Amino acid sequence: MLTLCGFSASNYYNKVKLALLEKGLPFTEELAWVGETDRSATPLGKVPYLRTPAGTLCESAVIADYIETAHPQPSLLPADAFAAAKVRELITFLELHLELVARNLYPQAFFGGSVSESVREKVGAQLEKNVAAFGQLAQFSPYVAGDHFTLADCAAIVHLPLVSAATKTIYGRDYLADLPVRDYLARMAERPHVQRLNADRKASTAALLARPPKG
Ligand SMILES: N[C@@H](CCC(=O)N[C@@H](CS)C(=O)NCC(=O)O)C(=O)O
Repeated sequence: MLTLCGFSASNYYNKVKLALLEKGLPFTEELAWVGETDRSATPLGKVPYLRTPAGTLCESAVIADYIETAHPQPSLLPADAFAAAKVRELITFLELHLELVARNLYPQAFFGGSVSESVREKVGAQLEKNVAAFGQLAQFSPYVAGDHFTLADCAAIVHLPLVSAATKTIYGRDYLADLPVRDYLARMAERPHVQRLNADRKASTAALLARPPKG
């Protein structure tokens, strides 16, 4: 049995959770807030991490790859090596060039903090460039990598809404507005597992916000 550890307000956690749900794999969830993680499983204290019969794994991309390799059917990666690499290319763009860059805005966009004017400018310029590049690769026809639901959708469904929300809040403009992201996310939200993910995320976010401040 697999145990997914972390919390459902985390987009990285949800990326793995969606892959497990879409593959129909049995798994349990173990709640671990940031600061309360098992450091023997996740040395940097990040979520998610996964308990498997063979041991623990951290880093969501590694976990998703492990799940796919250990349980190939139903597949979330094309059998063709090149097509599978194109899916991974999209995941890298989503995580490295969109999410990780936009993340610099989150303290102000979502957590009541502030970001400096220089960060605002630098991140804005990077996102402008990176969103255009992502737009060159993404298909949205109807899935982000083409005609099949893949691991790239598991990433896109959790990362794209945050990039939209953060840029709207910080710059007054959704940087993804020129891509067919809204329609894509609406289509994906019709999937029962995405609906479950979103319901769990809302409940977990409320629980997170209700937690007493650390200190
Ligand atoms: N590269 C990691 C990123 C995971 C990550 O940053 N998770 C956040 C929650 S959304 C976290 O644990 N933050 C706490 C920290 O970085 O100390 C992955 O893909 O699993």
